[in-house]
Amino acid sequence: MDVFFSGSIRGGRSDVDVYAELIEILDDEGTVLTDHIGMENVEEREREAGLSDSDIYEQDVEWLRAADVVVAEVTTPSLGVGYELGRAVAWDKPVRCLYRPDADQDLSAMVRGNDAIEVLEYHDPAGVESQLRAFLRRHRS
Ligand code: 6K6
Repeated sequence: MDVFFSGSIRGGRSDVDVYAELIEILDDEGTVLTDHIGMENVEEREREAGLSDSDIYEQDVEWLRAADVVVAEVTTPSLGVGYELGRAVAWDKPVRCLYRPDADQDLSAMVRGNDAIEVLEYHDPAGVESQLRAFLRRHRS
């Protein structure tokens, strides 16, 4: 099964280690199409590869369209993640958002108030692992 993992890039990279741990769990159950989100130097690597913003947008929307499920880490607010969530919901993709409630920023009502999105609150990746695995297994085709 193909998983689209969504996490902040230009919104801020302070959670990159958390993204990497979550991606490792998800990769165990399926194929994460966006494992670059968990890499320290994603912007540098993609700039070196000559990718324009337009290339990134086209590629990400294509992966999002192809994904069986979407998992987004939403603790660090990000315009790109919010956009991807809107598209995923419009396409009726199963979506889980992961949010750490001890963070400085409160979660947007556009995520928390959306009945099509289930928000899992957690403190560290190990604490949400069994719920994530169960979510993926439930949607495995
Ligand atoms: C290359 C050149 C400059 O920056 C890069 C690398 N940027 C991105 N690479 C891959 N995916 C991206 C990039 N920027 C945004 N995205 C997508 O938007 C990802 O799928 C993330 O889930 C989301 C992050 O959005 P922002 O607004 O935090 O950047």
